[in-house]
Amino acid sequence: MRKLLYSDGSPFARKVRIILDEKNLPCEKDVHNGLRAIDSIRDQNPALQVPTLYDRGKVLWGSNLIIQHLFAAYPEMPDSTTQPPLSPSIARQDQYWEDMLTLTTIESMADAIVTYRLMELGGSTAENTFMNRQLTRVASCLDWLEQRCTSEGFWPGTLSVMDINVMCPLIYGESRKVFDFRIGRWPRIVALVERLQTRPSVASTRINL
Ligand SMILES: N[C@@H](CCC(=O)N[C@@H](CS)C(=O)NCC(=O)O)C(=O)O
Repeated sequence: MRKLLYSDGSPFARKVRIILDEKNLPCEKDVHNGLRAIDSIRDQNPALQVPTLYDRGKVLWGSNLIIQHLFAAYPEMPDSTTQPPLSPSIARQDQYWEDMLTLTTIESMADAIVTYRLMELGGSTAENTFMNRQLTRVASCLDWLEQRCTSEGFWPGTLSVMDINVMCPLIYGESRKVFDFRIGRWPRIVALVERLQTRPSVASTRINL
């Protein structure tokens, strides 16, 4: 049986949980809220982070690599009436590099939000120059992403991995009061995040507050 190590609050793990749900793949849960002790996570992931997935004899970390594995190992389209359907792959074949660049940009934004939050929990304050740089990075990435987002998200006609990638860290950052993305500067991104909220896989993986 596949197994996912995660914390309820993790926006990175949430992306994987959404894909597992969309693909109807049951999964054993190993949940630990808060940072895992280094000795307990080192053997499962040298980066000392969650999520980590055990599946089909593989141990994988890096949320987008895990998602790539899930698309490759389980290519069947889910039998679901939810619209729009999940995209058939992590990126469009004919726009592979553009989509991977979009994912890379979203990943930098997500790392900045989570780094800011963890530094804050560690006692750093907003006056810290490196922390301020994280917030500037988030806004800079959103400016770039807003130009690439359509009224149907990043891959029109589907729920794409890019859509899920952008939603999870923004909701996390908002709930932790790290970053307010609803200031009017990124209307297409806000519309995308809002549209996703009623989707069953999104509603059933809400992060803890
Ligand atoms: N690039 C990783 C980032 C994962 C990550 O930052 N996970 C956080 C939880 S949201 C974590 O485990 N942090 C613990 C740490 O950095 O020591 C991914 O995409 O999975």
